Amino acid sequence: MAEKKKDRNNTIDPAALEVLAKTKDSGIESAYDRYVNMQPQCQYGNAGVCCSICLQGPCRITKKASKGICGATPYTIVARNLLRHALGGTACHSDHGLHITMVMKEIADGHGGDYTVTDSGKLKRVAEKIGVSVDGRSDQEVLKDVVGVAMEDFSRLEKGKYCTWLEKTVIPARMEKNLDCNIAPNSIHKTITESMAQTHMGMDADPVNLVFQSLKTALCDYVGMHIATDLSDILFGTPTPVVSEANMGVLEEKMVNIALHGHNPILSEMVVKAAREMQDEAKAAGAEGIKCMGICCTGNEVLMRQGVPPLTNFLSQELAIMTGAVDAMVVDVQCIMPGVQTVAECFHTKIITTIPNVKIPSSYYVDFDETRALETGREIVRIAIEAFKERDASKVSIPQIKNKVVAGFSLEAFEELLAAVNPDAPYKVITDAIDSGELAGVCLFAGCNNLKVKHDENHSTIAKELAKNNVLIVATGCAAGTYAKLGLLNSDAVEQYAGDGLKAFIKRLDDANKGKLQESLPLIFHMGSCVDNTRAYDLCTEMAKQMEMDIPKVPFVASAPEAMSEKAVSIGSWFVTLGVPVHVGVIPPIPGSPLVVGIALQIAQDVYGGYFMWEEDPMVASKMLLDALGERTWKLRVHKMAAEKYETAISPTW
Ligand code: NFS
Ligand code: SF4
Repeated sequence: MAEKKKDRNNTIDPAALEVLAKTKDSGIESAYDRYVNMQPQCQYGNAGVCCSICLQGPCRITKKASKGICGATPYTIVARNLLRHALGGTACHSDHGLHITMVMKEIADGHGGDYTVTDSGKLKRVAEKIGVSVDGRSDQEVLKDVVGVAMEDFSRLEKGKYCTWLEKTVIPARMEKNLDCNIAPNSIHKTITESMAQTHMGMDADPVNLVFQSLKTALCDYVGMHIATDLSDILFGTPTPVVSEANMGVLEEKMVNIALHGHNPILSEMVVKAAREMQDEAKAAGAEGIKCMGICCTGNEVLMRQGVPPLTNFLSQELAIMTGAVDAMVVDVQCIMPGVQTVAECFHTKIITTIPNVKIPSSYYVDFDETRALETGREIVRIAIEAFKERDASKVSIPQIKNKVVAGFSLEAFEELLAAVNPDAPYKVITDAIDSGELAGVCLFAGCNNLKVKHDENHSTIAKELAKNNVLIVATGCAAGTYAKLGLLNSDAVEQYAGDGLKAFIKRLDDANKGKLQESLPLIFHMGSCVDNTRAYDLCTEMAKQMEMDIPKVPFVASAPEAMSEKAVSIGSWFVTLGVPVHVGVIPPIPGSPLVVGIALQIAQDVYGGYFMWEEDPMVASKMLLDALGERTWKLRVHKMAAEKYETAISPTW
């Protein structure tokens, strides 16, 4: 283990390895080097028993000091830190959802500028789902009410009224569970305020109360991101299958290369649009044209809707700049390593920050003004064209590695594939395949990269193992980024890695959709960015409705094999709360409290049906995920047999 942590070649991505090798003695540092320098990391922090919530701290729990100075015990400190993590994630996703909501409000009020409703079908579907009437009303009128409901979900203060986006999108049994446990949130902002207060020094010391508040907070994360996805689809279109390619080989030596990095499509859609219009300006500057490419979840957003190729995922963001071929890296919010600026200064690359609360010293700052969005997009592209003129050809070295990608599987797109087989009950195609044993179940792969495990290795090993065992796989976020880069998002991968059952299932979808698709279906279905994890959960909900069962009986699991961010904590927590077993490939900072560990790994299952599994070893993790699916299908079979034998309803327990 100690040896492993000293190896800077901590990745299996061949393009990243190539850049790491070329920059070995260059003195240009990346996260891979800083991770090695950081060893050994603090064991108190790893166990979660370090508190710096008040200025008397930091307090660490040691043999000599079994409590913090204020008397806080390890379980209070661990649970309080956990809630703070969930809060950070929830705030980020909700801030993202709020940004889109406010742009939609401008459209509804008649001053959307360059923004307009692209997908009025989705607007109607969302409206109907959340209880807004559509009959005989214009898009503008409907949008006004949809935005109104979204704004209430952010701001409602009254007790007894709960977030609409939660209440109306989960199955009733799950909402009842939330109400029973007193964790149904009234609104996002109210819950965030409560939670911040609850974690102040001298507030809540009860670990169980703190953990439940983490779950309530995480449910706000679900609401914020569901709003973000729904409104983004209305604004820019619901994704449909799209063909592209991924990894650093998408950089073009003779073109202006613009990397779009961050999370929010509000800005990146405009930059892509501006770049398409400005090809001539680039040619006048001596380039063959302009190429946009994505990093992290902004990359996923523009891949899904515009076919923009993913350049790389979270961990290798600095390495992309080290190719010497990125002219501008345009960033919006979240997961942007401050280290990109230092690397950029060794090249001609311009880092362009765009959002008032995300600035990096020495970077270019172009204030992204939604009222003149396209014009701001053009300004940004112009900076990239100017930078191209300064590019030093002797420093350019592009790894010639890229893979074909078939992406764009929104739930609607996925449902259409299924409907070609069974138009009356699309999701029955999946549940039947599970009943017959053709599929072992469904797994969502989500989340980040984390140097505590080898970059991309856990993502890829576990997915291949599950595919071999006939698990239908959907993916989001940087997990999807791994699969794009490593060639798992295309039909060749089906041939290479799918078990016979999964192969037959995908072939059936392919055959039924012949002529409609540009390309054969991939091994793994890319469902979008991290905020689009709600698309995957909606799939689980549809399966539950088809089966007429509560979520804990649905053979659906989730895995974040390389979780890193606070957002991963909040996402994992709501998945568990909403009934799904969740594997996490790094150990979160909780071991310092056996009580909190017990709640996460065991008690959660009794209460919610979902639970956490922590396992760093990818082969052991694969087995755990397969077992979790196996347990659900086995139990369901037994319950069905019992119901037939005794002529009763199928037991609702899990
Ligand atoms: Ni999700 Fe996407 Fe990636 Fe992790 Fe960061 S980009 S929002 S947090 S690192 S998957
Ligand atoms: Fe220490 Fe208590 Fe302050 Fe935390 S809140 S830093 S445990 S005194």
